[in-house]
Amino acid sequence: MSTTDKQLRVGMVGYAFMGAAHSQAWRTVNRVYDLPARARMALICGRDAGKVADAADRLGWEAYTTDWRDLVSRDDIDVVDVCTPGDSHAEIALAALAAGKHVLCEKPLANTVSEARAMAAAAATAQAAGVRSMCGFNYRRVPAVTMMRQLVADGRLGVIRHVRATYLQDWIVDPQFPLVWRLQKDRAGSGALGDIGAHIIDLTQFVTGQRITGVSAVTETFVKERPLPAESSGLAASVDGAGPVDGHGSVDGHGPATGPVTVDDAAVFVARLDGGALATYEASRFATGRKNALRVEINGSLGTVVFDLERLNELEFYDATRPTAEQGFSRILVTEGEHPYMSAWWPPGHIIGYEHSFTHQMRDFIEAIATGVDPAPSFADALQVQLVLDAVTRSAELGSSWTEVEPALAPVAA
Ligand code: SOE
Repeated sequence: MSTTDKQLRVGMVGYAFMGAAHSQAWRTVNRVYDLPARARMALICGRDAGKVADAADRLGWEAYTTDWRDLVSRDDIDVVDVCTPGDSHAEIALAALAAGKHVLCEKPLANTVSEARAMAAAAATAQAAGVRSMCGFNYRRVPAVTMMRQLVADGRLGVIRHVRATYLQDWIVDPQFPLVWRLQKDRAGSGALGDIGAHIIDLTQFVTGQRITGVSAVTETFVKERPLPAESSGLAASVDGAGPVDGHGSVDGHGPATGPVTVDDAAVFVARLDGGALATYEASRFATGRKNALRVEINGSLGTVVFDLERLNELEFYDATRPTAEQGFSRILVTEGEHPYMSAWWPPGHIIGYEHSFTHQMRDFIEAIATGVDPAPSFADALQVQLVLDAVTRSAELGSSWTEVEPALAPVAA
C-alpha cells in the first residue's frame, strides 16, 4: 500500500464492462505499486439510482450519484474517469477539464473528429494549468506490447516494412442479437472500426513510432436489421453502457420490433505509415470463433515480432541477425521482473491477464498526475486515431480506390 498521504479522489461515470475493468484497476493499483499518490474510489455515477447503488457496492466505490454534472463540479473530486458510450465522452470530459479535473477517457476518444478536436484543445488549455488527461488505449500497457515497442525502438527489427493487425470478435454473428447501443451510430459513432479498430490503430502506431498517413478501406454491415431489446431500457442503462438501445419492445405483440443497424460490422483497410511501412488492418465482429482475438505482426529488415492477445504474456521474435543455421521464431515469456510493469507482480512464469493492463494504465496516470508530467496517450494522440477512423470511413464511403474485377466472358470452371 502506498505510504503517501496524497490522495486522488476519483469519480467514475458509467459502470458497465469498462466501468468494472477500471474499478478493478482503481482497487488494486495502490496495493501493487508504491506510488506518490493514492487513488480513492470516491464516487460512481449512473442514471439508474438502483443500479448505480448496486455497482457502488459491488465495485467498491464509497458513494454514488445519478448526476454526472454534479460529479465533475465537486470540490472533493480530483479525477474524472469517463467509462460511458462514446456519445457522452465529449460533454463529460469537456465539463471535467473546465472544472480543473484530471481526465481519463475511454477509447475511442469521441464519436466524431470535431468532438475529438474540441477535447484535445480543451486538454491542451487545461494542461497549462497542470491538469492531466489521457485516453484509455489500455493494450499499450500489456507488458509484451510495451516490450514490442522497445524492440522496435532499439532497432532490433531494423527498418519496418510491414504492419499486419487484426482484431476479431464474434459476439453479434447471431442475427437475433438485439440492437444494443454499440450498433447505433448516434450512440457509438461507428461499429467494429471505432470500438476495436481504434485499438489496433493506436497499438501499431505506439509500437512502431510511425503514424498512418493514408488508407484505402472497405466496410460492411452484414446484418442490417436487428430485434429491438424485448424491454425498453429507456435512457437508464445508456450512460452505463450496458443497456440496449432505447427500444419499445413488441409493436404488434408478435415478437420484438426491429431496428436498423447503423454502424459497420467489419472494416478492412490498407495503410501507409510515415516511416515507409505498408500496413493491413482488419476489425470484425463477425469472425466466428474469435472472441477477443487481437494479433499484431511487425516485419522489419532485421526481424519480426508478433503479439497475440490470447497469449498476452508472450512475444514471438524472429532475429534475422542470428546465424542462419540458428534462425527461427523464439517465444519470449514476458514475465521477468525486468520486463515492463512486471516487477510489481509475481515471480517469473506466473502470468498476468487482460485486467492487469488497466492497473498499469492507472499506475501511469497516477504517477503522471503526482509528478506533473503529461501521460500518454494524450487526447492529441487520441485525436490522431480519430482522424484515421474518419479517413477509413470516408474511404469506404467513397470507394475511390476500388477496382471491379472484369467479369469472365465465359463461365469459369469451378
Ligand atoms: C468490445 O466488445 C470491447 O469491449 C472493447 O470496447 C474494449 O475496448 C476491448 O478491450 C474489449 O472489447
